Amino acid sequence: MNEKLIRALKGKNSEGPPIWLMRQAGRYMPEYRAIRGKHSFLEMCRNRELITQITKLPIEVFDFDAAIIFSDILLILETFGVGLRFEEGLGPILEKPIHTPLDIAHLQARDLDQHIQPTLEAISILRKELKVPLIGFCGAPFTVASYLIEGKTSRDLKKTKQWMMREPDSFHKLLQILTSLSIQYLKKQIEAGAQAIQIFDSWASVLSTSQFHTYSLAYMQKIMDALAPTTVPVILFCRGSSVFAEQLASISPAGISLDWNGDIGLIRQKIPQSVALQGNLDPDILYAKPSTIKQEVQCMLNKMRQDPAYIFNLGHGISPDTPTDAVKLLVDIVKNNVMG
Ligand code: 1CP
Repeated sequence: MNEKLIRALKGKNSEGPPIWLMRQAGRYMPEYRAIRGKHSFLEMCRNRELITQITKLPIEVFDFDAAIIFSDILLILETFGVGLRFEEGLGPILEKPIHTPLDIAHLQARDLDQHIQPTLEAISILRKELKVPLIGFCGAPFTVASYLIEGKTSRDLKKTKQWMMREPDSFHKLLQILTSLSIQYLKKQIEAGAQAIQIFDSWASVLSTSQFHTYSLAYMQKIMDALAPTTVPVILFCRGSSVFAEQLASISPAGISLDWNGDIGLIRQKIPQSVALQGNLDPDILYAKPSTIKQEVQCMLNKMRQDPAYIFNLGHGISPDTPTDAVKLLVDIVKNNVMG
């Protein structure tokens, strides 16, 4: 068993950093595209065999040190009957986003167990088959709320922030509903066999420091508190995490996943050693020529390879048009040049 990820999350890894990539099971892999050619994304997320197969793909091809269950942070919105679909080139679309605080009264999660059953079954199967730790996940309530309100990808989250500023009480109610649902979902993922959890707050970067505290961090803390009895380590990712790193560390997660804006070495000086640091490499570096990739990755390793609580990852998800040769090179440098 390869337990490097779990050891790093406990601050006890002395073997060189574990590596996995956010969105590692995705469109940059020809094997993924071949399966996607035959099924819609939602069909894939609802099929136990396909979830299992796709989760294992990047481990088999690239030898990553952790797997993340193939799913999406928006799937739990299906329990509200909002008509979720994913469109080529457009991303997620909700047929019935919520428009007014009154809509919150009608938001009732129905049939969670039925919706998540294929995911949970795949987790149990993968736990028996994988030789690396399996990461479960959910979206942070703030980010999931933003899709529920915007109904699609938005650059500025205008409607979400207008609601947040005009009607903070009902916005808190919405965040609480999503928090309770996420807790139920994550507990079930852990029961099924997830060995670590990552919470994705991709849109936290639109928030000020105090807004982040009130509308994002407070709810991630509730999730962490609810999961504490399970002792499963929780990693917090946000876009904006270089700025919010100390706030994130204040709620003592097992790890923080950093965007690429700050310098991980300098951030480490402010974050206690009991909190693992993950990420920080600009995903666009994988478009560079091999010598540049080597230089950038070595630079990161020079800062962090002695750190027993460091996990190699990108600052955000891998882009769909990333060359697979660049990913192979990346893994090779991280795994084989540890003492370089
Ligand atoms: O068309 C396709 O083939 C679907 C592409 C795709 C994939 C492969 C989507 C649609 N989601 C996923 C998988 C996914 N999404 C995983 C699986 C595990 C992994 O390999 O990491 C995870 C963890 C996510 C998380 C996710 N989905 C986030 C948070 C992380 C991040 O990248 O910021 C967000 C914001 C989403 C929403 C979503 N789902 C899919 C797309 C294209 C998007 C983002 C669109 C946007 O920018 O708003």
